[in-house]
Amino acid sequence: MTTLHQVSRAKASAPPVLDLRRIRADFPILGHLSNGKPLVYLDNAATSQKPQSVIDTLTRYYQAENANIHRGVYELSQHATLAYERARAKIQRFINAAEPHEVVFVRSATEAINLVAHSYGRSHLHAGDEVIVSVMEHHSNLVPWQLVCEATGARLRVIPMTDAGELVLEEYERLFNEKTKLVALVHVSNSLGTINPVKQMVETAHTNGVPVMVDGAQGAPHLPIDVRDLDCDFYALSGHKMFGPTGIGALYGKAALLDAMPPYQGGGEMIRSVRFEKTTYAQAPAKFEAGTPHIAGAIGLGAAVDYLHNLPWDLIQAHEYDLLTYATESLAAIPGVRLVGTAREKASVASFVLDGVHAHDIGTILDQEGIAVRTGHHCTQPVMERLGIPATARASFAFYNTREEVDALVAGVLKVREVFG
Ligand code: 7TS
Repeated sequence: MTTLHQVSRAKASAPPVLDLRRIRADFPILGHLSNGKPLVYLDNAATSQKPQSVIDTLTRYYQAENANIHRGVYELSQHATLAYERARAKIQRFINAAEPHEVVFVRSATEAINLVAHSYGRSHLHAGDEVIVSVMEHHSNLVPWQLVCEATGARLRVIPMTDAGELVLEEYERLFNEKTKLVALVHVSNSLGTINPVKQMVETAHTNGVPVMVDGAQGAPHLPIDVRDLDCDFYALSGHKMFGPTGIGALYGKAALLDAMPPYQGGGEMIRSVRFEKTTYAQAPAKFEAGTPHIAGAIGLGAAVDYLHNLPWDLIQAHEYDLLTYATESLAAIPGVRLVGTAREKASVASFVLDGVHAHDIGTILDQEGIAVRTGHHCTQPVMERLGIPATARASFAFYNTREEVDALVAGVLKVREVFG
């Protein structure tokens, strides 16, 4: 996979030009004020903003296309069904899955992981078995595995990381033994920005006969995702972090695995036939989409994927790399600031601490300047414990952010220093 660093190196001789004004015009919220100042939105790892095309798709769906899917013989329902299934095919192509039915619509990345934990995990894990996770997992890719371990008697093994926030691959390789049943691994860390060498780590797991679940919540907004190249067994996507609506996500699973897995939730739509004596289930993905799904959300996510598809990705990646480098250098130049997460391969996250000032105070003062950053442990408490810090302030970028917004962030942090003497 091409990383931001590689793109940047390749482009070093010809500075890329991205029409940022045009791109920003696609995102109406970016023109708004916050606390009377122009909004500087740097919390994209929490959720990204939505382009007008996604907003219009949602509006149009409810205005002119709304019907329940897979049930109606009438035109409106058939149209909605087609649009929903077309969205599935768009996501399939976006991640280069082999078949549309390898894409299951879920509520979020969190639900995608819970689905795998409760369906695959509960049916494959037994007392004494082991699940490998990394120390930098979001709680979403940790707690579901803890719950399954509690229920089955399996246990977690943890890949450690360096002070810079890179996984220690020799330790990872040493964790495998005959009890290892699954690896659950984050693609891009939300609190550190580290891009993990997922392809290589999948290869190691497969050499040991172990499948891999990748938490791609922070991967898809920044990197081209090719699940067949990664050869991962499961990949979780979060719609709202990739410029789509909230309440929708997708789980990729290899067809053979999904077909063999038991249902996660019971209800309508996921069955083949229901009798009191015995119920049989539909094939994947319907087997995992019990009840009325978030139809508008899925179609909106399809529109987000269309939007992403039309972007000049080589320029986008070079721009994101430039933003991250510029932010890192500018923040590091402020006395008392320390960057947290300095891996060699990073996506658009600049986490930092400031001597003598709690992260929440940084967030509050930046907010007065119209700057939205996230402060806290970012649902990665083990990362904070490993690094011996309670919290960080985190600026996370999307392709629509600008160097001027980084300048505003830096000015805001200088103000924080002033206030706290
Ligand atoms: N995995 C990672 C790596 C994440 O960063 C997040 C959310 C999730 C899973 C859960 O995604 P969801 O769509 O199910 O909520 N991360 C963040 C964050 O960094 N700040 O707020 C949410």
